[in-house]
Amino acid sequence: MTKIHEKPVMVTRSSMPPLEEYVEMLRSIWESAWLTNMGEYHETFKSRLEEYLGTPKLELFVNGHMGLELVLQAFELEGEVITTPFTFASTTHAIVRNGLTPVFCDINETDYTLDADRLEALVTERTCAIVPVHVYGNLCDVERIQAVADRHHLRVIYDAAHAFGEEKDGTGVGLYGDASMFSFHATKVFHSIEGGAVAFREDWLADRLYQLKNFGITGYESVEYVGANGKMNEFQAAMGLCNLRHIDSEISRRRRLAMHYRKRLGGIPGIRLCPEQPGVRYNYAYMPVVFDGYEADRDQIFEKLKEHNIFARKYFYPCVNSYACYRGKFRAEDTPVAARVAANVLTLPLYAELEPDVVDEVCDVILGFG
Ligand code: T4K
Repeated sequence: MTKIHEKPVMVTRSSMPPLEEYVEMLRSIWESAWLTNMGEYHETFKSRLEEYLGTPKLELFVNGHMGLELVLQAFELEGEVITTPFTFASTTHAIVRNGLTPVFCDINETDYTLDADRLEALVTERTCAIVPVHVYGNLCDVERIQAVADRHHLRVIYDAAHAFGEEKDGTGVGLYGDASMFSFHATKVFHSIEGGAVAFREDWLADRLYQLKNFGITGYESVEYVGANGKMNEFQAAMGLCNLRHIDSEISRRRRLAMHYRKRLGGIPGIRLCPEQPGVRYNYAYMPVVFDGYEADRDQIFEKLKEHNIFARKYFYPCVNSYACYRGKFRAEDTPVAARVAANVLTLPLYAELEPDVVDEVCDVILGFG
């Protein structure tokens, strides 16, 4: 018999640095009265992140979405962008808000990233870029995506919102493609309250991204681009700097809990977990589980967990190509794997502070159907 929690267990809980560490950092903000517009913490945070992520070129943003929108703008793209419908709203919205047309590629059955086998068939003379997503921190097939991009002279901009600090064979994920966006939202493995960064390959992007996040201003008396306000402020940068000190322990605590889930749920008929990709150093951002031929369906399990005051989430349901705001523009039937995974996936609670006992309770509820 599993217990009902007094306090709700949510899908995640922001990691908080020791309060004194943050308060200590606030002192110099008070003394300098410099709150935003690329202050001292902003600059320190930027260089610490370049080091940690192994990406020598990086720009900070007020949130990940703004980073993605502005890096797409920086490339001055026109036409179609191939992307995945199995993601958060941000990915597609960033494309559409740049006046570009998303073309949805289906995902693969194992890690739910863009299916590289189907990619090339979607390239037309109007295609200008590919925006794949390292969804849940599962890495896309970066080599095959790059090969298609090279053959057709396309830009590759990764939505790496979930892939903070991950590496493949010792290489930081931010080094793949032309650029990668990381999210530092409060719900992420690593956060700066809100925040994000774009890592990029070509030097000229450093100035352009800096200008675009500051209204397109290029000098005291010149504005050359229609930019936005995408600047990260000093309070965010200070939180990021505090959290960066604790990131390795955050990830290892998450890893232990993810392994616990895997031990309990792995090998159960009808329950699918993503296999770990060889050579990848994960950050254990999410714990997605797909119910495929299990005794109960996803929605029944979602409701049952709710009765126990446990709130898993249906990330990412529905697929973007069935959103009301895109009605009539796309056909969800064109991406059947994404539609099926979205209908059957549940992301279970996972965060550093989570008690292993709660992991057991979540598993007991799920396995109670079996
Ligand atoms: N691309 C992808 C693939 C993304 O997943 C995202 C963001 C982006 C791009 C855009 O990056 P950002 O612009 O956000 O940097 C959340 C987040 O708001 C969003 O950042 C994230 N993806 C998405 C997957 O999830 P909600 O609406 O589901 O969050 P919410 O408010 O329901 O919070 C979930 C749980 O987190 C709560 O039940 C409790 C916990 N929580 C939440 C907040 C806000 C905390 O513990 N502390 C908090 O401050 O969107």
